[in-house]
Amino acid sequence: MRACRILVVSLALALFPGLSASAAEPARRPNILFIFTDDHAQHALSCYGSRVNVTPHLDRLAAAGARFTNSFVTNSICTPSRATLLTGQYSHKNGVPVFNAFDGGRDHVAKRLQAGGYHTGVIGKWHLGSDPTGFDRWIVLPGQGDYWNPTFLVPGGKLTIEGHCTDITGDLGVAFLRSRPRDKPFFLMLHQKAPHRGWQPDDRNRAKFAGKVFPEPDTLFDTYATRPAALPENEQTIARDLTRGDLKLEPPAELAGKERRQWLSAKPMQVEVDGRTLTGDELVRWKYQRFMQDYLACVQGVDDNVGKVLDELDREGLADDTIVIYTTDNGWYLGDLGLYDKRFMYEPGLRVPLLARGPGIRVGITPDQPVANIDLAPTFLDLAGLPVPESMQGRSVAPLLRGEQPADWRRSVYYRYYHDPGHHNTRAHCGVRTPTHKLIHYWKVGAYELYDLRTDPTEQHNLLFDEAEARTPDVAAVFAALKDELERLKREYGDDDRYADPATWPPGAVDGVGGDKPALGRKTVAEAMAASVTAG
Ligand SMILES: [Ca+2]
Repeated sequence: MRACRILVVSLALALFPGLSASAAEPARRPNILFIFTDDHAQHALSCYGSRVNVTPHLDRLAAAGARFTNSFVTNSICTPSRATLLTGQYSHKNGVPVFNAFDGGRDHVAKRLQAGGYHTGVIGKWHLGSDPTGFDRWIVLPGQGDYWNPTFLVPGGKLTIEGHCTDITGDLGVAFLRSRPRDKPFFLMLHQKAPHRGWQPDDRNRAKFAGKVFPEPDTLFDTYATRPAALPENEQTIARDLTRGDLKLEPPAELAGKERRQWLSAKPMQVEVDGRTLTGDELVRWKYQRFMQDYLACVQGVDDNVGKVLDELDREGLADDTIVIYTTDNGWYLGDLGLYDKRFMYEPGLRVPLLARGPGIRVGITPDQPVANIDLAPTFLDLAGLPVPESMQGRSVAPLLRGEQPADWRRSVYYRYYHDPGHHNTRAHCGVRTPTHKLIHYWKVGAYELYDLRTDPTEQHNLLFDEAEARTPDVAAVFAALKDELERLKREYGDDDRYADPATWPPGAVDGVGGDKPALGRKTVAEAMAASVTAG
């Protein structure tokens, strides 16, 4: 028996070199609860200094562990970000540069955790266009999914649960925890749809935010002076691009079907409010407030459900054994630069919240090293004591979670956005961000923008716009150095421009999926969780 146990320990040490060889037994492996949201601006969490809302449960998570102050994404839209989350790879390596389907036959982190002895599950928004692989249980929204009475896909078909999607997703998370097998650690990806566009909050938070007034960002009326390459023609502005549907304006009662949809998708340039006709700057201000009320009410629903799941960890006695990580799939503009949405590499679109607490994580730390979403998959594997494959391009942040300061940590982050032509008329670009500067290259139009983030944190002054300024030795030297750095990062990550031309984008849609699955009808949360189990 003893010999057998020594053999098991030796095997475990051989398989999991991250474990301490001096330990008498393999360390108990932590559960990993990964909470993910869609489009949650870093500056819409109070632990990040939000001026517009309060998120007590996310703050509680941050206070109990680590809050990363320089956490970024590598391609700021939903589907590519989700493929990067799974693979630890840039879009050009994982085959998902735009809204094309992920090949579930590829190697990814959930498959590795499952093979490594974890009970794996994914709940909520998936948006990868193919059925999940590598999960013992999965119950995911088709495409974007619906806020109210959502349909979910499960291994045997599709089912519907009555209620609000954010609360249901939280309830499914609780049901997963209660019904988990007790003989192995779990890895749960709990993915909220909120606060994605559509912004349909639950009733309690809709009421709480109705009529609230929020401070405007300094750049709400940005004129894009010094930045003519892409911003003036973008179609994600508060002023011009929010639809009547986004603004929750009520269609005339006589409209139905196509006419009603057309009315809702129009972008109004004058609106009647309380008997007054609003236009111009006054209308922009009204649109901003109306958008923020619903967006932040959706964020509040997320925060409520983070609290619900953290409470369940406490009730189940799991808090000490479970690493909880919170982040989102891309940044978001809260009227900053006059925008909503994401995509652009300016700070609000590039930054994401990243919080973590749990065994081994130092309490109350704020690591400032630049980290990115390519690091998540390696981090999950490292925390589970599993090796990180060479094919993953990120690096485990576990040392940062312990409060260490690795001397060889990266100094710059590489970014590339492809979806052009695409939604919101956002020009394709790549770029590099260092602790002090940012270089953006709109490669299709041959334009560069350069910012000094120390003196110009809202990126209003492109140092390359004025030719005389661009020629000054200081600016010229920084520009040359960052162009070199951009090329170095492209080489390091093996970006061979394979998706630069839209003709090369891989096929497969991520929206409108699941229509051909057998309909299983209306289910309770418990019934739905039972239906999420994969065969074998
Ligand atoms: Ca998103």
